[in-house]
Amino acid sequence: MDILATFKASMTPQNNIHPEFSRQLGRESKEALLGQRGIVLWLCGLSGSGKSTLANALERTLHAEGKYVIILDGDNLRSGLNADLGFSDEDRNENIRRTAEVAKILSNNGAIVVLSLITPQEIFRAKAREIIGENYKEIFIKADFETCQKRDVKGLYAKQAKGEIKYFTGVGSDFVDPLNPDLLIDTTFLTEEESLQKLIEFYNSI
Ligand code: ADX
Repeated sequence: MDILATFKASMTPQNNIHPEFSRQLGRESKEALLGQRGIVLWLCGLSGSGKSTLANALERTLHAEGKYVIILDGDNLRSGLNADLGFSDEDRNENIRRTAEVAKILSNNGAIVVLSLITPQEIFRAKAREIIGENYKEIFIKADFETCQKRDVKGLYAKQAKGEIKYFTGVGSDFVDPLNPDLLIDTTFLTEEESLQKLIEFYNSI
């Protein structure tokens, strides 16, 4: 058997795994140290809808108030942890699953985790909710396709139009609006300041 086959054979899920969670310091100790509740604010929406802009602004605002925030951004994760994944449904599913598992660990250690991930379908969002549990708060950053196309901050919509991107969300790959998000912010109509205000009000209400 070659090295890769041996490694795969040893990786049968749950094989000889003994999680340490119960012996580690509990969530309450971390939350007491930080003076905050661990939570996951999962921002989903089309590329260009304003997820990262709002995540960054929220982080700065809460940080200035003495809160400990960690951003998990789709593009950042895809340059490291998830660099082996593309944009097929299967790869998006794995991208979202891994990210949800990381968010769960961080929030269980008291962090306010702000996610910025397209998370294009209900099945992916349900998976994230299932992994994270009651700390999962779904925030739909809504902007219609034409608005995102006009903004085209990263130049990806132009590339897509030239046929250079396969499975682009909203064209070659579906984006289905969340059915029942905890918060909806429509950036087609709201300014960045107004959107941030809504986000902060929501954070303060939970
Ligand atoms: S997700 O669908 O798996 O949740 P994710 O948020 O991680 O997507 O990555 C989206 C980012 O990847 C976009 O912000 C964009 O910069 C980049 N990107 C590159 N190719 C694509 C594509 N085909 N569809 C959408 N985004 C893409």
